[in-house]
Amino acid sequence: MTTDPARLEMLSALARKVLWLSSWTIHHANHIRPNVDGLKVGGHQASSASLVTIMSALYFSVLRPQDRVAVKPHASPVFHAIQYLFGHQSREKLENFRGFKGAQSYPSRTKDVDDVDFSTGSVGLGVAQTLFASLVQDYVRAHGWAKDRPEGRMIALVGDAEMDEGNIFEALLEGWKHGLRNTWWVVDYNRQSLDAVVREGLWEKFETMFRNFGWDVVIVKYGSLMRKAFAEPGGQALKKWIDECPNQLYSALCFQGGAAFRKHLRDEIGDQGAVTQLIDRRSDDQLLELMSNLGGHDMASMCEAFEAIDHDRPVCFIAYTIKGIGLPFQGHKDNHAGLMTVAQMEKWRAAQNIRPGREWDKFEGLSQDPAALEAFLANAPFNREGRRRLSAPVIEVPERLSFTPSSQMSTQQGFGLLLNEIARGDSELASRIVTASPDVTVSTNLGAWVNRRGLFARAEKADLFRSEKIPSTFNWDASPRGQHIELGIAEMNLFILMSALGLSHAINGERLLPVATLYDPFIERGLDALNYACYQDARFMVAATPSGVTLAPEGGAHQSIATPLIGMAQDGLASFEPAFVDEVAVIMAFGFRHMQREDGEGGSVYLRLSTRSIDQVQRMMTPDLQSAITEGAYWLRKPGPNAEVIIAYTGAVAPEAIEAVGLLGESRRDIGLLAITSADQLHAGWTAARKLRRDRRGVQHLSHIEKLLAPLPRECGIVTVLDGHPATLAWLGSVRGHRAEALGVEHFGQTGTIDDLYRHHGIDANAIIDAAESLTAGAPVRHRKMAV
Ligand SMILES: Cc1ncc(C[n+]2csc(CCOP(=O)(O)OP(=O)(O)O)c2C)c(N)n1
Ligand SMILES: [Mg+2]
Repeated sequence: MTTDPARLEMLSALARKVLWLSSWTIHHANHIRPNVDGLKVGGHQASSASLVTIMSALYFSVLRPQDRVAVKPHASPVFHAIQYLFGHQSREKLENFRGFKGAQSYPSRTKDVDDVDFSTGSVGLGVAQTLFASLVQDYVRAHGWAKDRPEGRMIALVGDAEMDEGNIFEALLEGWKHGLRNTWWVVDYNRQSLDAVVREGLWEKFETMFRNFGWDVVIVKYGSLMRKAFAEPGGQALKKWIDECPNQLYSALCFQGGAAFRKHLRDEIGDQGAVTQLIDRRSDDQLLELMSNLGGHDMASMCEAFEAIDHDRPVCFIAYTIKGIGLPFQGHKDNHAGLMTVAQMEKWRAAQNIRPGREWDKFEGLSQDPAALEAFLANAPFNREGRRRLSAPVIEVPERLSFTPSSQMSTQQGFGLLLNEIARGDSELASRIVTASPDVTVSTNLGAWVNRRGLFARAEKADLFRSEKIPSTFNWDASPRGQHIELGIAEMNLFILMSALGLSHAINGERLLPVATLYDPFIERGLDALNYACYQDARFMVAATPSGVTLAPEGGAHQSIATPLIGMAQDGLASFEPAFVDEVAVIMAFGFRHMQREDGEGGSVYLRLSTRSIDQVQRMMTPDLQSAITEGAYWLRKPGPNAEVIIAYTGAVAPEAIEAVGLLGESRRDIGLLAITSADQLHAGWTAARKLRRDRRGVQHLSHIEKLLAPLPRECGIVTVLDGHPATLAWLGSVRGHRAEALGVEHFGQTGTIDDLYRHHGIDANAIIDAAESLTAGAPVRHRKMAV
């Protein structure tokens, strides 16, 4: 227990070391490392110091190996310092903090070497991730997996200004709906943000809000020195003054020091005997030590608060802190980017007994026996199992997924049918898929899957309509066996849940294959969370539908234009936009495999789908066609040797492209029709091939698109068309230097029928013909599509 003074002494010594090492890391990056022009490290020193005691208490004493932590972005030097003491971070990387391949500015699962559980950086997202990680842990255990491992706590170290981020509130509500457990959020209540001092009384708002959502709230305001002083005669008057002191003033006095506190206390409390004596008994330094002994800086108080939790309810700790505690700019409102000067650092170094040249020595300056400190670190429960990242075997995916074809279908319908087929069987694949949707389960065609596999809830909940025998197409029975997580309408939550589900193999040692559905335009609503999930290397599949202007009668507000470009640009996400359902089948099978690859090639998958029902092509799915679909393109109609023009299309406009080729055929020779299933894969393959040829001269590797376009004559034109931004395919002209016309959608919001809108945006058959004409010399094209 941490009431043991010897243990507390060790913990406090290590915390002092962590403050030193984290500050030195930052100082080193700014003043010592050569060639650091432009690499000034702001926003770390003060922000880090705030959390030193809290994080030391957690990592050196409270945490267990199964616990997982999201660390406030700017506390990264503190995290790295702790890992350095544990032996999981190198001096070299600390010396290279924020440099190329050095320790990261914000803790990163993928770029740091020291066992980061959740990346942070975009404030708010790591916080919510812990909540969803806890729900995922419950999901895994409810399905009978990972029972041989103890349950972990999911912990976030949260900046108080970070709490402004809306995604945190969205997550809180979702957590309440799902009976959240095992989650701790520790708010670093330093009452400062980046720019300023926060509003008075914020803690009260936090407290009410958390209680409202079923959380316990523990406020750690006073350190043990303060609590002792409050018990002295006059102590209650001092406590009253502290409680009533405005945030700004308290911060300012912490910056100014003991004498300033003394003056204010005298002026404001007046001469009241006992309290005056209490103050006068202390020197300026002692008074400052007392007044800055807030709960968050007091090892005993923090350990007590954490250790007192003997239940699995979610807990919010509001720990009072001072930004920059222990450093010359503590409490100053401008300290966010504050850095110690060389002179300040020298003075501080001397006070810490750190000899020049010994700055990185683990126990330099501490009076405790180094062997005892080393043993203490080795025995810290958190560190007992070394690195804590788990893995899970690959789930087998059939070469091809089956579905019952009909002559006319939409890709969205195909997606639903394919999942339904999987749900009917009893494969391992079927049991590891988990779906989620933000209130658009039925409208994105997940209904059949949910009917078969059920909704997930920790406790059984019958669908009342079903038990009352009221006819309904959908079964909403919920149980711990269910495989669909229904979310409220919040796309940020959807992607953070994907991030948590998609890391289950690393966190729970049990692989899940998460599939999310949402309307395509709302990718943009959750985009930062999607980016964050990819950055963490979480693995999931997103089916976004309906998309583009093709959703015509659904309304202009739901049209998406930029998403194909997002799909191309998003790192870690392979994007596809199939036109036919047999392509969807190939892509989904590929996707489930791609989500499990650990060779640096894998990632998540985005399917941009459509509600437009179109004539399906009847064909055999050959292995060649299959790999061409996943590589991004194939000839739906091969160009002849003298091709004057080819049409390259993506997605739902396939019928227009096919029609245009038919109409052009009379007056233009050898026209080809290129089906592009993934502009993203195609483009990525092209850039990779160029890089390979540059890096290894003499290598003749050609990318898929280079091979496809190779037979085209020089003067052949390329018309590209999709229901999305034209830039998505416009680059095709540069692959081999062909002239190109890129058609697509650039404006937003007009409703109408599909025909109206395709005509309006210039992506109908006639627009394709016009573009083809402008690229070729021959006679005008005689036949046009007739207006309907
Ligand atoms: C989404 C997002 N917006 C803005 C920022 C820039 N930023 C970094 S930290 C911060 C606020 C810091 O305040 P707080 O969370 O209270 O942490 P403290 O530094 O006080 O410990 C801001 C605005 C960011 N990292 N992420
Ligand atoms: Mg703050």
